[in-house]
Parts: sequence; structure tokens; C-alpha cells
Amino acid sequence: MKFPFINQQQSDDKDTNLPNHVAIIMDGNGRWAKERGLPRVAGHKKGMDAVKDTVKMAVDCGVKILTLYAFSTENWKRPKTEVDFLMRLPNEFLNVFLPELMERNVKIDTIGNVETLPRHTQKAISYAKSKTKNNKGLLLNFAINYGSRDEILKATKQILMDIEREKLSFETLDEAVFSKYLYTNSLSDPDLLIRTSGEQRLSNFLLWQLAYTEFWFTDVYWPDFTGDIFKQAIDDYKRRKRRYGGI
Ligand code: V0D
Repeated sequence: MKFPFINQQQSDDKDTNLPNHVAIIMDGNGRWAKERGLPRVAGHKKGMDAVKDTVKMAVDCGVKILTLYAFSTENWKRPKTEVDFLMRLPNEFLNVFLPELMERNVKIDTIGNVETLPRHTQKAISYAKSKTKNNKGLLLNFAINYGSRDEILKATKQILMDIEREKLSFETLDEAVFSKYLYTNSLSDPDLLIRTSGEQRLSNFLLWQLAYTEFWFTDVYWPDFTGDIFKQAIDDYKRRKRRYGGI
């Protein structure tokens, strides 16, 4: 086989301190373009190449889950032309990259409210999911139309409904049960969060899931991000000692 077979569930590698789950806020596409006198969408387009490079390196490193913040619930406030452009990117990405994703055994999934996206975007995404559903390597998880407060509120409402309908009891509700109601339901929490472009904030991304996550920031704009920089972040992470609130 061309690429090593790595399973999302079992961690059988001896590589110590390798992050299981890496999440990335891919920021700085607009600024990258502006500094070059290009329209913002040129930054998004170049940003797709950075996604491809990062996915390849994540596979090579043996990372099991990669969650990418591609479109937030707040991004609808952007000009319509930019939103329309962004909504065509899943299709464009898959046209070029799906064969390689298959070859590398990558499984695609999403978190967020996909049901309210344009039909053509939904189609591209569900095609990608069904094509890759049996792949057992890296889980490539796109956060699209995702907002963490929205996610937590949605979970809370569903929990109240399930308690009322006696599908869940008030007494058994704990952190583990609550987690199951989030978009990320069965996924382990991210071990490492990367944010590009020098901003150091969460922007409504994975508020619950990042409780004990290590953060790594770079001034590099997302379109200039590379597999090598990803590798740097991983190597930095490996040297950290995590305590989870203990000693
Ligand atoms: C823009 C830079 C890949 C950051 C990367 C709809 C933001 C390019 C996807 C994609 C976006 C999504 C689903 C899928 C396959 C690919 C994507 C969006 C934006 C928002 F199944 N890149 N990408 N989706 N950008």
C-alpha cells in the first residue's frame, strides 16, 4: 500500500505525544489578498492549496482527526459575492482533490448547520461524505456554518426535549452525555488548536471542546500556511506537558 493505514479509533503508534485531534482556524485569507492588491476571494482560493498541503502533512504525521473552521455562522454578514464564492469552494476542492483523498484513505465529514447551505453546496458535501465514508485514515472534518454558541444552545434544547419525552433522565445528564448532543458528538476533544494570521481569539469555535486544548499561534496568513509549518506546530505540541487542571 502506498500510504500507511491509520485508524481514527485505535492509537497504535509509538510516536509519543502526537496530537490525536488538531483543529485549525484558517484566518487571514482576506488580508493576504489585500496586501497583494487582489480581491478577497483570491485569498480563499489560494487558501484551498494550503488546506491540501496541510491535509497531506496531517496524514503523513499520523494525526487522526483534522477539524478546519471553513465558514462560521457569522460569515453570512460578508458581501453576497464573497459568500457565493465560498459556497462553491467545496465543489471546486473536491473536483481537484477527491482522488488524492481516496488514495490517502481520508474520510470527510462536517460539523455545523449544513441543512441551510445552498443546495449545490449541500450536494457537493454529501457526495464527498458518501464517497469517503468507508475510508479509515484521517478524518477531515470541515466546520461549515458552524458557531459554538449555536451548537451549545441547540444541544440544550434537544436535551430538554429528550428529558420531557423521557428519552433522557435529568439524573444521568453529565458532561459525557452533554457532549453527545454537540455536533462533534463521538469525536475526542482537540488536543491542539492552531490559529493563523496573528489573531489570538476563539471566534465562537468549539467553546466546549477546547476546555483543555493547547493553543498554537502564527503570524502567517492562511494562504501562506504549509505542511512544514503544520509540522512545526505538531513538534512544538509534542514538547508540551499537559496537566488538565491537575498537577
Ligand atoms: C475558505 C481557506 C475547502 C479558508 C480554505 C464552504 C476558507 C478555503 C472546503 C471544503 C473553504 C468544504 C467541504 C468539503 C470539501 C471542501 C471549503 C469552505 C471554505 C466553506 F466537503 N476549503 N473551503 N469550504 N475555504
